[in-house]
Amino acid sequence: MPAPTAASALPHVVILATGGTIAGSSDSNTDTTDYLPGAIGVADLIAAVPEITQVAQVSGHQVANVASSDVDQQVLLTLSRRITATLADPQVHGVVVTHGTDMLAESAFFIDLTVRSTKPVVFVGAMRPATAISADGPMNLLNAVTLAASAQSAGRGTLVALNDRIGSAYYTLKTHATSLDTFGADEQGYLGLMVAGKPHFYFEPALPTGRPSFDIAGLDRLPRVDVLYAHQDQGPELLDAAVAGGARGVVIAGSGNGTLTESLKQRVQELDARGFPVVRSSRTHNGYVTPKAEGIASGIHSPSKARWVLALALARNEPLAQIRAHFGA
Ligand code: DAS
Repeated sequence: MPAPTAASALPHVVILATGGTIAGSSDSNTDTTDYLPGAIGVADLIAAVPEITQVAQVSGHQVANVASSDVDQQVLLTLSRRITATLADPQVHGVVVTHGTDMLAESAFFIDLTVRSTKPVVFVGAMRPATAISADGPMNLLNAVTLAASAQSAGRGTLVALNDRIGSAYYTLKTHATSLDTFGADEQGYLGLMVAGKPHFYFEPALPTGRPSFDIAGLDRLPRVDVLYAHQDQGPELLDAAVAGGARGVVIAGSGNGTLTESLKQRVQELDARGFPVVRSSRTHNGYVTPKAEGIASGIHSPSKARWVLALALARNEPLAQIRAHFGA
């Protein structure tokens, strides 16, 4: 057995906590659906996994303590700036963000688009609350801190670490409502696997193709971008309501290859003529939405990720041609 590393020689990892199931609590240890998310503070999360002190020197900070459906743009702007400032400290090796799983994919994506550092940023959550039998949070947290402390994790963009899998935040989605095995990217797969407490990466460091980067300096709010879900019989009413309600852009989770009903297609073309951006994404959450006459094709981006790309581009007052380019068109 190797001699234990002196604590002061271990990499420094900062844990930024935002709530979610990993910090969830219930009176019943079999309750995995009706617990209170965001009930446990970051100090208790860390204290529950003393093994962390063998892989890193950690400090924890509470950024929020909410269900991830309430991690809004204000929390994300704060979190992004906090991560940037934290990673600028030469003493800090990496950051772990604890987060609810429901909206983890889009939050991690937002951070991937807005933080410019090659140091590791690892998002982690849990599907079972801290009070449940076989809670997954403690092992997930230990894995995430190990990843953030590892030199191998640098230069890969923001990472997502749950259920022993290491994924790219750019591509990863939540794919199952209740199972532990919920985060993945069908097309792109995983970047690696945690094996006996150590990361095994399948590839050398690389960034996602065409990943845009947005400067959020000076931004205190992002333009409203609404998301609509395609269905049969769909008319333009909800799109009209979004525009009238103040949205600066709309993403439509279209069917298949971002297909819209005829009446919706016509309205999107009218909005195109006015320079109002409508992004056609896909409710299939897979594949690549290709350009057509109407709207902006989302390319590889799921509806909720396309929403952040559009909102960040609009916040920077980018012209439509530049916005299209972010989606690969
Ligand atoms: N309570 C949900 C959330 O905060 C679910 C979870 O974390 O798994 O996203």
